[in-house]
Amino acid sequence: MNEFTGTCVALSGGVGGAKLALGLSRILAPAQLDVIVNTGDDFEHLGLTICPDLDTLTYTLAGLNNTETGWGRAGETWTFMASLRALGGESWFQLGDGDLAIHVERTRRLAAGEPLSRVTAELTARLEIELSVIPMSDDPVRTFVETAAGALAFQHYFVRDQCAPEVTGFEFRGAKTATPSPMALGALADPALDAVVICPSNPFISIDPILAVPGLRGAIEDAAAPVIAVSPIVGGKAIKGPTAKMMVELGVTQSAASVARHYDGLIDGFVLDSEDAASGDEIRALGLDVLTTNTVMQSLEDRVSLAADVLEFATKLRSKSK
Ligand code: FO1
Repeated sequence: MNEFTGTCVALSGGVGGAKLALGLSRILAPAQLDVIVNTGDDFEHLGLTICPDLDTLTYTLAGLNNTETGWGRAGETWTFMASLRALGGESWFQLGDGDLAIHVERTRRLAAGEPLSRVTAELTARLEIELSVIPMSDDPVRTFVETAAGALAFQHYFVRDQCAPEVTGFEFRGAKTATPSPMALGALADPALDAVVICPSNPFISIDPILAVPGLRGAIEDAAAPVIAVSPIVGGKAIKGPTAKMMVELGVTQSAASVARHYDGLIDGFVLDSEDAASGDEIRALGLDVLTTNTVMQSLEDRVSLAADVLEFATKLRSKSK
């Protein structure tokens, strides 16, 4: 692949986004990659401020992530949870002993008045992560899932109720008054920017909250670089999580093409899994360029290979637009 010399901004939620971000981090120098992360999953629990997507990304980049669960730390112990349960504490949200430390330390720093972006920079630096992991905003934004029975806080929907309720829509409470992270705006305005990558995270609950923060969507649209989305749907199914189920409940065909349409107007290119190559023409008809490759990331090599394909795709689109 010809050298990718510019900078790349990736938009990420949890697991799927973290996999591609890891692949990108193995190709690009730390100064070339900024990852803007969804904070709509965040919530206050047991007196702690918990930021799941920031933590999934942080642990993944630090090589500490639990690959079985997709969240929390590998090699975890559960003494705290067992003791909490024995005391009648809330135990529906599992906090491992090692994982607990990041929530306690983040909560302490936030209480001391440090903005979330600074807390994140300090915590990631402690874990020897050199690239910038950037919360979409330092202000609280909370995703609520609308259901026939009313609005559910995200973690109540996702963990306590195990994504069972039928979804009718989403609210990103606080988004309208949230200030976009200055680091995120700076990264998107960088003249050296050569790619914006929307990682294969859930478009509704992981990427849309980022785009709902005033100024971020506009900064992406105004960016001089090509914007590429990687499909989180393969063969009509999501690799992980409730994306496909949500599509059905929202009356959207559960397909990669639906994801391309969801981002219509924002993206220049779309990355399809080889299994969905047949829908390439439908997506091209939207005016998008399409790359078909393996998007299912099981190994580290898969993560790096997809990242290389995406960067090459961006370079191709960049040269086309010049
Ligand atoms: N997801 C679960 O399904 N069950 C859990 O008990 C759980 C605990 C948990 C603790 C810390 C953390 O950072 C994430 C955790 N998650 C858990 C995942 C969390 O619900 C995320 O929001 C999802 O991964 C979606 O991004």
